[in-house]
Formats: sequence, C-alpha cells, structure tokens
Amino acid sequence: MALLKVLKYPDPRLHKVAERVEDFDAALIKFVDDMKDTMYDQKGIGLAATQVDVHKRIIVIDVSEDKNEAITLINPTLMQFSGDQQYDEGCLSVPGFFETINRHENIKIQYQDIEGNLKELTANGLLSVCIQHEMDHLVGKVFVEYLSQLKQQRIKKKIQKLLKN
Ligand code: QAP
Ligand code: CO
Repeated sequence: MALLKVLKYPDPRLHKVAERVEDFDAALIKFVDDMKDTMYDQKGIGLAATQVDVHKRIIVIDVSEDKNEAITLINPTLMQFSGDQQYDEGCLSVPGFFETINRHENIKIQYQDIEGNLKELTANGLLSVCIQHEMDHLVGKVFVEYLSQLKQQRIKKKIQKLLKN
C-alpha cells in the first residue's frame, strides 16, 4: 500500500488536462490501488488522477456506506444527461470547504475498466454528482470554479494560510 500526495487548490497542476490511458498493464493496477488507498486514508468518496499529479484519465469513487464498493473509471466519456440537482460538494484538493453546486441529475457514461473492457454506467444522486466532479478534474476544472470570483479568492487565501501553518 502506498499513499499519494494530493495537490491542494490553487496549485496550477490541478488545471492540466489529462490524457487517455492506452496501456492496461501492471503499473496501472498498482497506481489505481494507490489511488484507492489514498482516497480511503483521507476519508474521500472520489479521487481523480489529476489530484495526485498524474495526468491520465483515471478516477476512483466509493460512495458506499461501508467503503467497500470502489469503482474505477478509465477514459470516461459523458454519453447522456438529464435533469438538474444541487449538492453540497467538497474536494480533497480544497480541504475544509463545502459549497452547493448545480449538476446534471441523471447521467450515462461510457468508460473502460481496469482490464480495458468497454462498459456503460447510468447514475443519479450522489454517484452522478461525484462522477461529474471527478470528470471535471480530468479537464483541469476544480469545483470552486463554479463559484463567484469573490468566493474563489476567499477560499484561495484561507487554504494558503492553512498550508503555511
Ligand atoms: C467529490 O470529494 C465530492 O474538505 C469527492 O476536510 C464530494 O471526497 C462529490 C473531503 C462531495 C460530491 C459530494 C473533503 C474530506 C472529501 C474535505 C471528497 C475534508 C475531508 C472530499
Ligand atoms: Co475534487
């Protein structure tokens, strides 16, 4: 088991755009395991590779009660969406902040599993929100960027202060 270092907003590396995964090999399996360990260690429900400074289209999520139903999404693409929902979102890269964000209610995605098999997933509620939040990371977007500039500035300053202490 290995824990990875999570980048903190406003680190500019959080704005890099991730590339497709092409090699479904042992190194990928090891990296995904490390991502899951890191997510569970930090009490997260989702983590994108971008957040650990690896710019590949890889996401791990576990929204289950017992934290034993991790899902791995590789090269996810949004196929369909409908409806709207508001959710109080947080992020391991933005410690201590939760803000209400608008998202699609229902989504359908296509992705590859750890072996490279093409799969589809339909989601609603928290899982849907979490997938959309993590897919944003893969294109360099952090949830606070949906907030006003004023709120973004306040959050930046508070985190920078937090990181100094
Ligand atoms: C994304 O975020 C998410 O500030 C995943 O002190 C979150 O796992 C999608 C966390 C909520 C939808 C709803 C954040 C843990 C975890 C913190 C996370 C903190 C401790 C965030
Ligand atoms: Co996040």
